[in-house]
Amino acid sequence: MTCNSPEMMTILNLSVDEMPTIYEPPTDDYPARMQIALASAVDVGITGSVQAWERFIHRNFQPDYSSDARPNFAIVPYSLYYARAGILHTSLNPIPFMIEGDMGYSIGFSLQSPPDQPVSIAFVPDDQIAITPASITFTAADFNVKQFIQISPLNDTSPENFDQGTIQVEISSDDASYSNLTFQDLHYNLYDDDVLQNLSFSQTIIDFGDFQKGAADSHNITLSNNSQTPVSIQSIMLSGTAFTINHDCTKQLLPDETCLIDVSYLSTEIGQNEASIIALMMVTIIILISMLLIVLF
Ligand SMILES: [Ca+2]
Ligand SMILES: [Ca+2]
Repeated sequence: MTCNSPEMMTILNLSVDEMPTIYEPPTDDYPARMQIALASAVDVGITGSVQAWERFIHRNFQPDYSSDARPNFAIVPYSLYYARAGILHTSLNPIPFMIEGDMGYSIGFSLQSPPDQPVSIAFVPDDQIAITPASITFTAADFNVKQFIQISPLNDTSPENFDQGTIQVEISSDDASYSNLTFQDLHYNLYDDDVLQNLSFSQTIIDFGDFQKGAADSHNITLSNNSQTPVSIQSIMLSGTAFTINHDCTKQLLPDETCLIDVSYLSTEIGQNEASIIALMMVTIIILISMLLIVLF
């Protein structure tokens, strides 16, 4: 049995194209609810929503929207009926920074209103990145559904400087409104993965000095990223057990960014204690600081 066929609708005691009521007639409650759902689906850009709306609104048997009849409201998609030509997009400027060799960044685009003719948006990269696809095209049938482009840094093996690049965006269409639109350049920030990664502590030795048994003390040191590229710190480790550390360093440090390590000590035994703090990068191990403390009495 075909959906909405005379055979099916006869069984349901409805006319072809008639939408059923959920509660007692004469309410047209089903179309009233369905209309809101479909209008919302179009405006948020669900795939196939324009087709669903068109089928709904062009049924030959429509609810009576007049006077005191039910439903006494009609909600339609703003984008289909009222919106002007425009480009909608996910977060653009600034594009989060990228690192050569990484995945890159994606941006979604859609149109604000249905065009009369197809609308193409082309992206022109510079020589540091690739963009796929290089262009996207929208029609009246899918203007509202986001299409994504992926911006990927090209990966070479030579050390390069930090790069701030530009992507040009070109709109072309035979639609009068969309052909007049322009779109801002996209800007990106790119770090290289071939430059040396280099961290350093603010000091190489902490000498806690002479101590009395039972006394406590603490020192703050900073860990800095001195390289021209972000460095991911896997962990901060302590080699001795007499000291404790607290820190917020297990993260990606941008160039010139620092994080803080708090080193504390509680003396319980007479004698000398030594320890080292080790910063572990993703691939390299660096050991940079040692600590000394003497408990006298
Ligand atoms: Ca590389
Ligand atoms: Ca490179």
